[in-house]
Amino acid sequence: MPETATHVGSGKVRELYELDDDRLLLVASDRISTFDVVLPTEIPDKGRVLTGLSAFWFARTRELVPNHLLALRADGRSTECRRLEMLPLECVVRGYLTGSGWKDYQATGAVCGHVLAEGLRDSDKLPEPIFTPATKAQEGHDENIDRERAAKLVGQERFDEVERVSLELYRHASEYAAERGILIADTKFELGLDEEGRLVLADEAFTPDSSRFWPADAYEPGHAQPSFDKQFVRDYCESLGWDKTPPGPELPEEVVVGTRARYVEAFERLTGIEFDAYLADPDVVLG
Ligand code: Q0Z
Repeated sequence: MPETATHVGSGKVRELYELDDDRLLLVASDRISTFDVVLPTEIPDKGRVLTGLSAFWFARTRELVPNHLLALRADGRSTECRRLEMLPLECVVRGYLTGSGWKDYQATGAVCGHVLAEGLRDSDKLPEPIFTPATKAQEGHDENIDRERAAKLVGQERFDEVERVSLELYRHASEYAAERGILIADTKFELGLDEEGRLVLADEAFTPDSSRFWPADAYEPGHAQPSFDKQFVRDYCESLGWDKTPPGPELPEEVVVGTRARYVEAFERLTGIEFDAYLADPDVVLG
């Protein structure tokens, strides 16, 4: 009997389907967002790059924490995953001070209760990575919260485990990526619990959509860093003087081609696998 899949959720650029009581199907589209707006032009294979990268990291971090990945589909953009009870927490780790962390630091000298040294600049590397949880917003932006509030949401013991696992994952991946010329400035995980109450890594892991990827060779603290993947798109949008409210602009061919090349470059640098080999058989990333 052919499988049916019920649509159960939409992200900005991904769709979620229910396969059965225990399994979900996560499908990554080729849509791209910038300044929080999904653009009308797609980047061919972007969803495959992100799916392949996530699967690569799931395979290489399974000794640190189990994950939801059950199977990659032949289309390279669909992941069958274990259905979990998700924690009501965005698990963010920052190795560099930027984005909302930089904003909070400028306003208060602290990020999520981590009091930092004075005089830090935009994009400075932190002396140690910090765990900076946020609430899951249904709409708009997640709100950074301090560790006390986060511990109340999931319980102190679970909070301690989530923080430890998140920091271990970030240390592992950021060190590996830096050796390959990509700085992972920060990253966001979604963690869930299986039927036995074990912590499981879900959603996506260390993709350019869930993390800030910076080219290591251009790193220069003191100002915002170029994005490894989306910089052509941002530069083009800025050149138009677009006010960053929907609808976003169509992208010209050269921006599409250049951006696709950056995604493929990130995939190949990080995995050491040719992207064409992934297209021929997605399971190559599972090692
Ligand atoms: C992930 C999301 C997307 C919309 C729920 N393994 C899991 N078990 C239970 N729930 C989830 C997962 Cl991954 C889950 N999201 C985020 C993804 C579209 C929302 F593709 N929501």
